[in-house]
Amino acid sequence: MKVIDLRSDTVTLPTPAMREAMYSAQVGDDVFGEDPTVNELEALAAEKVGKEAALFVVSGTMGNLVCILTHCQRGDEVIMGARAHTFLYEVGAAAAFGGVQVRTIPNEASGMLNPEAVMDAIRGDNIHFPPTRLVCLENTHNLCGGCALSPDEMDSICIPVRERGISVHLDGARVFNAAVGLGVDVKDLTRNVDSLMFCLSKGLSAPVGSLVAGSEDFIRRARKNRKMVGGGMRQVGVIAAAGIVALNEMVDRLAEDHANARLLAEGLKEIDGLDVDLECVQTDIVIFSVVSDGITAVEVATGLEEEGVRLQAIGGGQMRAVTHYGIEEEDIRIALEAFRKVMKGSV
Ligand code: TLP
Repeated sequence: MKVIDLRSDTVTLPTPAMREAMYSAQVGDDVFGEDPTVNELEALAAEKVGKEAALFVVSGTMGNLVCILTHCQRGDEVIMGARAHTFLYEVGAAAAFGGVQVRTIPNEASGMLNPEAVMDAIRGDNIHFPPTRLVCLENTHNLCGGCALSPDEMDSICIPVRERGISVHLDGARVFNAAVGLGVDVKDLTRNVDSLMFCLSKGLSAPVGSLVAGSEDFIRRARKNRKMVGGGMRQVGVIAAAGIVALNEMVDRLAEDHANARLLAEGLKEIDGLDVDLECVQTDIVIFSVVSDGITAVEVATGLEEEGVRLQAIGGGQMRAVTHYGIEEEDIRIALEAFRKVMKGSV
């Protein structure tokens, strides 16, 4: 039985073209800057997101950390949404390694932060206050169901924040999903951020890696911080090669994942005991609620597992499904059938 794994787009396997590219990659010692494949990936990434330079890092978590370390000194304050991945799911790395204080403000359902609330949270010049150094945004927003912030929404925060002399970092783990979902060039989403991180290892299906992008000077300093956290890699062109394929071949097809997510969400909406806000389903993530007294989200996940469908209960009676390369329209129909079976008799 084929297992339909909707736990995350991180479960994607490398494509045949990636395996080919990895096999034949030219490599060198990247700590010396001598891996031609890594250099090619970094140049390609910088060009795609409209920044001067980019840096290959092990993971999204490392990329966000390296950026925060590069923007901030110990004792600085960083503003981000209360539902931000960096705040909730990155092991408190900014505090642990950077001595940075995170201040949260509420996310709207779309993942958006109210621009006025952001500006209000910026500290004034007072002997009691830590200096605000950075604002972090997330697009698409994972815990807000993969919602995409538009270029105007991004700018409405980035422009006034930067006018106050504060930098902006984008956790763009899935920024290509945002661009494809909105039908805009990714550069329109990144034009007013100082730095961003995006992942190759999620919907773009590469086995490992993320990129950090920003100005030449920012990336030179980020490179040193990457080394400090143990992220200096050697003949890593074998992995970067898959990343080049990801950026060249796997971006446009994200639209298929979005269509499958939509299909799944519409199907779930029809099932008694489940509730989905269809407006929030804009890319590859579907967050929905189990609203039955007869069965919990954890029990739904267990029941589905027995039917060969894997997805996660994420707390508060909610579940998350993520579509990705390797999941076809037919798999969505099979998954919906499994849902109907599990939910039957429990409402
Ligand atoms: N998200 C993972 C899990 O950690 C929850 C997932 O399955 O969605 N930013 C965002 C917005 C992310 O969604 C993730 C990973 C990261 C950063 C961290 O990336 P990695 O896992 O490469 O460290």
